[in-house]
Amino acid sequence: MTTPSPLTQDELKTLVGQAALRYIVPGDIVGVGTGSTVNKFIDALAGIKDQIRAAVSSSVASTQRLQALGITVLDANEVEQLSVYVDGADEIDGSGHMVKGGGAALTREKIVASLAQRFVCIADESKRVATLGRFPLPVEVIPMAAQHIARRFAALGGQATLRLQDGQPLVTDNGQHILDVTGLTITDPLALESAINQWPGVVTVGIFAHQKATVCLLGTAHGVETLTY
Ligand code: A5P
Repeated sequence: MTTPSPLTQDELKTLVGQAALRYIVPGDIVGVGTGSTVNKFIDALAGIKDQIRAAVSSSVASTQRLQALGITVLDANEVEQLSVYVDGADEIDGSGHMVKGGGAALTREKIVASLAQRFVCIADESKRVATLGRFPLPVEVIPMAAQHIARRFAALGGQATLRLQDGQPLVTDNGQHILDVTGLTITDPLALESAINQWPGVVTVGIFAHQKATVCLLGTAHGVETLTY
């Protein structure tokens, strides 16, 4: 008898993307995140597009994918409230606090998440951590404040690096830059998110503690685990 080979990371992403469909409220507008896991969710959503009214998207990339699949995308300003927001994470801890922004979409992700009653995080097992901070913390900043903010992180023991794309500073969908900060052990995500939010020039810090997950659908070797917080 042959042992079945373990699912690949891509297959786990497909599984959790499909599993998120069960949180969709028929006739509603769906909040949609950004990233390779969310792309699987968008593909699954296309299969039930007749059952939803529209989507609100957290990035130009997700908007393009949604529209290409025939899903109407509304501006966040047109929507007062969403029942659910579905997005991935770069890290998630045991309380549903996350680090996000590996795809540079953190600001719009936080905005759309804040409109939703429920945040459904979809992730493969590699994203689960005991303490946030292993993944470099993304921070979207106003370019003229980047060096000052980098020095503030240095005072906390972090090393901030400007994210580049093709040798040039990456420019976000909002026209700003991203610092990636290594060396932080984030033992109190709520307090650190609040503190960094006060620094002049910070647009968004990639700690999602005030905007944490309500549910995480985690792709594991044993199938999809549902974690609630
Ligand atoms: C996008 O800015 C991020 O917050 C993503 O949610 C995160 O990087 C997860 O992306 P993957 O699903 O591609 O790992």
